[in-house]
Amino acid sequence: MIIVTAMKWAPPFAAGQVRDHRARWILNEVGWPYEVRLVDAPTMKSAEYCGALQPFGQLPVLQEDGRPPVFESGAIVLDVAMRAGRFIGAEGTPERAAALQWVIAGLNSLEPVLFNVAEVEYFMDDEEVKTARRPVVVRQAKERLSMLEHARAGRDWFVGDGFTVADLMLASILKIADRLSLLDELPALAAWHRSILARPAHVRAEEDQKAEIARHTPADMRYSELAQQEGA
Ligand SMILES: N[C@@H](CCC(=O)N[C@@H](CS)C(=O)NCC(=O)O)C(=O)O
Repeated sequence: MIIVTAMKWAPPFAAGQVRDHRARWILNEVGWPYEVRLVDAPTMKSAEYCGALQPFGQLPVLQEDGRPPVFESGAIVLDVAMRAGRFIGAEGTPERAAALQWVIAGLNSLEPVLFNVAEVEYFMDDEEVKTARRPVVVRQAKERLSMLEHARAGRDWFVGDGFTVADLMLASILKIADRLSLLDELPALAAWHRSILARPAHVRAEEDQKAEIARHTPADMRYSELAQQEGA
């Protein structure tokens, strides 16, 4: 049995975006059944969790009978696609190299730039600092997105002539951009994004995550216990 780790609850801006949706999405694409293990904040930061599952106390983690657990959403997506032999090109081919390239580019060159905007909008309190930083990070994010759109060059798929993990990862990462209205000036990229997210495997992944979050409350995450432990 495959188990994907997910949060019991997440704030509204993150519902549907928590990175376990990537693991659920690729598993749905390849048709492998899985169960979800919901965790709270103290569990994620426990020595047991960090030692056995995710050294940074984060999620997702993919656990499977007879195999060591895999963490990092990108690694999980690649691992599942490679083992299933689907959506990632054949080993040793230019398609495989291109698929790997776009997954890494998404995680390494796109997500951090978009996260800078998310940090301003969702995590900073000081209005003066936010006002100074916002135009800088928004400009950088829009530039990077525009370059991505240029590289897509009107194609339906980033690699070859069908859906791959490149489309999955880039569309997943672009959810942050969409939520932050950074795609408004890039209607063709926004349309591509919508078309990838409309895949049933993604729709189910997102709906399942949102439903679990809706069934829980912030109290279920036990943040205060974690704060006490950290303060102790
Ligand atoms: N690079 C990691 C990032 C993992 C990550 O930041 N996960 C978030 C949820 S989307 C998390 O666990 N946050 C809780 C925390 O960092 O304490 C990945 O892609 O798996």
